[in-house]
Amino acid sequence: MKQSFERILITAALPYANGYLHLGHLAGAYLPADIYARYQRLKKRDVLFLCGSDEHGVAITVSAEKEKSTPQAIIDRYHPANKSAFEAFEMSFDNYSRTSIPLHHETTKEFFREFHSREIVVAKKELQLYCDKDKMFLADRYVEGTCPKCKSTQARGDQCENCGTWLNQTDLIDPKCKLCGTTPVVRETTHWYFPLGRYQDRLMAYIDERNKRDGWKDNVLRYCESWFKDGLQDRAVTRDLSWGVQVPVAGYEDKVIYVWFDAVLGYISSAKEWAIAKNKPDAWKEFWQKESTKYVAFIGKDNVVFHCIVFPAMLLAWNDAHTEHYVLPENVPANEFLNFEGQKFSKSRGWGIDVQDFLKYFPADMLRYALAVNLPETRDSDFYLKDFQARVNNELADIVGNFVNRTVAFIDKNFDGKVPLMGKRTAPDEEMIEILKQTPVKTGELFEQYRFREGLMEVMNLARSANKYFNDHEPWKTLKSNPERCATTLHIAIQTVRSLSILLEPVTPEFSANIWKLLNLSSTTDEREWDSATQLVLREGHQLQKPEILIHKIDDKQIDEIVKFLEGGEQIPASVPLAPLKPTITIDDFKKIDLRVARVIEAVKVPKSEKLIKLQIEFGNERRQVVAGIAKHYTPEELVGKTIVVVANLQPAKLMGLESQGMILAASDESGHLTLVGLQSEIMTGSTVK
Ligand code: B3M
Ligand code: ZN
Repeated sequence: MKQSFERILITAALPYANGYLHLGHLAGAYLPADIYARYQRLKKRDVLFLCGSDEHGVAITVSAEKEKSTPQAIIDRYHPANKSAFEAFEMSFDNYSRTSIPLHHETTKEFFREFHSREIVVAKKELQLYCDKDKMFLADRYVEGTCPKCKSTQARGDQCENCGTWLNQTDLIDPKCKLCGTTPVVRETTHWYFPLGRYQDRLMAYIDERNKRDGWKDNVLRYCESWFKDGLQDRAVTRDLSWGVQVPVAGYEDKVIYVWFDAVLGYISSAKEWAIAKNKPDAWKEFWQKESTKYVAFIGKDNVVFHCIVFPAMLLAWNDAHTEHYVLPENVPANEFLNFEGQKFSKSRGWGIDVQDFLKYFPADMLRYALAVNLPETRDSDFYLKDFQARVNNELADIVGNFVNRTVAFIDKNFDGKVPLMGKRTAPDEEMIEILKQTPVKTGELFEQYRFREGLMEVMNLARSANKYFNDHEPWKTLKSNPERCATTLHIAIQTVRSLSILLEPVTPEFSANIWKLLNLSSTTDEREWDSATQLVLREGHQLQKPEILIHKIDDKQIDEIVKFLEGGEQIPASVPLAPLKPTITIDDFKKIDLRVARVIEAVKVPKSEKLIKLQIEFGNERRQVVAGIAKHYTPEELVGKTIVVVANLQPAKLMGLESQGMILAASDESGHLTLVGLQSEIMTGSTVK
């Protein structure tokens, strides 16, 4: 059964301030959270949408060591950078905080003191991994080893990113110090432990109840079930580190609180900071401590355990001794991962593209649209630049942009730019109005269920129907033959434009605001309310603005530019894992291969093939035809004139019916990315390569 709530608290995972945000982050937690927040505001609900930088933990100190810098310098670089990248991406946070502020340290200590005084957290001596060379305990990411569960070799001391398991560092198989690579020893140290196991039954009941009420995602439920099945364990919530929130217990000042224990409380600190900025210091309690608040926490799938188990357990523990109860998440919609051009985003391999770089080339709305139609809601999804271009051109521009433009332009030209009169309606008119009435309801229901892709699909279907309606009614003909019919068609069309502006706001806010302006409506005085998108609100005779193209198509050149940037920048993987070497050969084996320098004279794509290009090459006075599988990596134009290396004595072969008289050399990485083997300086074609 659905609860009715008075206000909605929305949080999006706090990104570590140790690197720039990339498109994968956006598709995981942030865009869905923003669509949801914007939608709820249009539903006129009382919304508080929070985020901030996560600035503690080994993620930060390891980055500082890598960049030969300090943790403070790292967070001071990435926090403002990520904050402005989010702004450029049109995230509508009510507050973007950071966990290094004193207010947050205080919140965290308050929770810790509470648990300490009630003896919920207890000190225990335990064996921990210690590096004799670096003279330190290897907390969290300072140690890597094989995951006992999925056998990934890159599991960290606290978590395996591959299977999502939350680990105890001593569970790692074959652990190695991240700093020096040596095998650590075990040493005794004291840490404070939080008794998660004690809360298992209540956590299970909590998730069960909320799932029944609000429909949790299968992936999230499955994760939780597997942790419950294994049985929740006591967890150390302190670390032997100097960067973080200091443990507020006498005698333990040299330890800090585990980053996850403080990070989730960052959502509460962010609300407090928001309230202070509004000059209503207690306003945060309205959202955090009223049962009538619906709290939704958006995250990526690797954060499930912390939001569905650890954080709720902490809040339950607090609530047990207080009359003011914190609200627990009503839902935790976690997305899967987004890949970039077929590969996982990877900071260490430099694979992917950062938000602020992408937005130098394209407006945020285009990116938001392309990500929204492709959100990894139930499984990993892929971002390809070519798809991005096609989505923007064939959908956003051709379907919505075109409909808006043709309607406004037609009215401008033939009705003096004034909303035409509605005459007698025909059955197809009624059908169109019915679709207009249904779409906000259907989309709203899907958005309420965190099914943003499908919700957007409904909006696009409205635009498709509207285009068809326009075409079928041929207003350019009825203009003369039946002016009342023509006016009615355009009346309904322009009302649909207004509805589209509202319905697209959560996904493409700027585009939507520009449509609103074309309609000569003001953002302050003219109500933009979700439910009004079901109605024909524009008055007859209302004056519109002059038509204007709002979405400009992306041409190939623009895509080439960003590809060039990606190839030229540090985005190219620096090295790939070494593939197994082939068996040794003798020099005589090698000498059998006749390698020659050649030049490309002509190049054309092989029709009906995605991969193949037919080349005419020349070396010495030889001319050959070679068919090569490089069309995904080179255009025919850029091949002509290139100096290449070719295997000249390879037995001819037929590819798609075309004879290939040689093979050109290219380097290929694990993802299949190709680059042709070239030469350092000019040399005559026909020269041998040995
Ligand atoms: N900083 C992990 C991440 O960026 C972590 C999230 C904290 S949410 C409270 O994926
Ligand atoms: Zn694993």
